[in-house]
Amino acid sequence: MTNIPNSHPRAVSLRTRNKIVEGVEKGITSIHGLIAHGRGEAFDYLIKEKTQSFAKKAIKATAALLLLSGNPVISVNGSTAALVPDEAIKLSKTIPAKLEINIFHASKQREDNIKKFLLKKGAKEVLMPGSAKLKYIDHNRRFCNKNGIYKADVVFVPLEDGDRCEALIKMGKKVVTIDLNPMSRTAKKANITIVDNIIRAMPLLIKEIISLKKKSKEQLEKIVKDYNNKKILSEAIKLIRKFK
Ligand code: PTJ
Repeated sequence: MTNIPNSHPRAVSLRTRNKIVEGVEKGITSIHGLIAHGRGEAFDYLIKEKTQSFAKKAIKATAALLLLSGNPVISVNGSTAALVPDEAIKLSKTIPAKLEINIFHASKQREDNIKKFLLKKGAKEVLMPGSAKLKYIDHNRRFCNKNGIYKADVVFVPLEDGDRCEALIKMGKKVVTIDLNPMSRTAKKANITIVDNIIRAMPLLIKEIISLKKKSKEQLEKIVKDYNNKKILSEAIKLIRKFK
């Protein structure tokens, strides 16, 4: 693995790339994850590689929604597992929410590898996709766990590929995503879209959940009610268009 000195001006970005490459080498991340990451990097550059105010507002609404949820599930794919394994586990314990593996590029071996990796890192339980099927989609992501995503009311699906977000919403669930591309289908379909790099957004989301735990149910409901995803996405696109 390339050694990145702290003095390198793009050290964070290069180390994040290393994590994805390591994920592929360990058999947890799909080779397609490298391409997805490159697309993410391009959008990160356009939002100045910072958590912008639109992302902070979405993080707050996400924290409130997850705390209000009776049955929240965090969906983990090969890229999320490589980039933020510790944070995904911490998030599941903080809410609390179940962790479920759900990947687009079908591979039983990779599902098993992600599960083992998360358990080794301290996850208490990791649900696997089972025989329950989501309606409205035909690819591998339709398989889910009957005690997890299938019966969840809120599903957190970072770095999603599109179709499933729409299917989950059609099934009456609330969907939250993290996606650096505010123009993606997922970003537009989700109830809440955090337009930020997952490596910056996850620690902030955990902090926000801890802070909002002190609020009443009514206060949390107000945060969710006042949130407008369309407005948030247009704020992100406005910033990108002004890029100099
Ligand atoms: O492990 P699998 O088989 O489920 O595959 C996972 C990937 C991510 C490869 C798969 O879901 C995929 O191909 O996704 P897409 O359609 O490329 O979408 C991924 C989205 O995540 C894109 O809109 C990217 O801009 C965005 N993205 C990439 N890296 C990051 C990101 N968003 C936030 N933080 C990132 N670091």
